[in-house]
Amino acid sequence: MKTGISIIGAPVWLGQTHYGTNLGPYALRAAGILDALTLLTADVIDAGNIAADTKKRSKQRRSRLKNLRAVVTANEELAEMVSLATGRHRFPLVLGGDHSIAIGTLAGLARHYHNLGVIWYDAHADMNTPETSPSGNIHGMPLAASMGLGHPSLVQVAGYMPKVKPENIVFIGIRDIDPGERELIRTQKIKQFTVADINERGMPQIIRETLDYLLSRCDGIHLSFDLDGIDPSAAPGVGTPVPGGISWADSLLAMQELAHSGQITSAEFVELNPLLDKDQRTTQATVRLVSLLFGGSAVTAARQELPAATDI
Ligand code: Z70
Ligand code: MN
Ligand code: MN
Ligand code: MN
Repeated sequence: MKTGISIIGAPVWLGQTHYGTNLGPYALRAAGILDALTLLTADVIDAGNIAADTKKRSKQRRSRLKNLRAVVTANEELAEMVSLATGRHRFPLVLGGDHSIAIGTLAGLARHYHNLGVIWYDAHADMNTPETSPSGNIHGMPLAASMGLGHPSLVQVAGYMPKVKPENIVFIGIRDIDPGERELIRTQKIKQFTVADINERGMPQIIRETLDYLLSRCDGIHLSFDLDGIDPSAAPGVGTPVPGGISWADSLLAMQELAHSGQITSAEFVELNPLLDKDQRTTQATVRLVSLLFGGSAVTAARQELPAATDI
């Protein structure tokens, strides 16, 4: 059992090209994420942010991987913070930052779980290698790197590899997939649920199928939540909006069902870009989703003090 929540900020933007995802942790704290969680579970610690200076672009301009050094340094540090919290039997809640930070989160977690399950809630598969990447942006590579595919310094974050096995991954909502990623998903037989699947069977059923699949083989389940998995109409504050996303209502249902299961052992919320947001909608949506994720252990009387979904 987890004894409490440790919030860890990873203000990283150099895994992609839009300045602003580094402001995610600050926006979420300013929007009251700590208070919202404290209402639900008394033991919430804000462990602060990784200290690595991720503001400076790396010099290796011609590299196939943009800002490789800076991203690796940030992820090495994040891995240590996540590992520390996990070792203390706490629930690491990582606030991004772009999705490149999943490399560090997963590296910290997989030290403690032999079969870490990963729910990848995203418009993208983030399974590119330097060879298949159309952009050179590392936020499109964290899952491949965590499986042991890609640049050695990404694959070897925290000094070991791989962190995640392909059969322990479930995609939810992916819809913008590059050819190399499609090939990997096919050959590795990675489980995926599309928006069409969600519309057909309903989100609660999709989450139950996801958990059934993972629980049969995993000793921990990590939720990697990219805000661009949600339809841009509800979550506009992201660098790479992709139409046809998961609805806001279904995203709420997903968090409720995950909370109800009591099986999620860690989570990260990534790709929030407050500078691209509209009326703080995406920031507030994130606070609401995080709150719902911890609703399972809620002190129910406190719930009505949370912002209503209709405020978003
Ligand atoms: C594309 C790439 C990506 C997030 C965009 C996009 C990847 N597949 N990931 N936004 N979160 O450049 O690799
Ligand atoms: Mn992503
Ligand atoms: Mn994405
Ligand atoms: Mn694309």
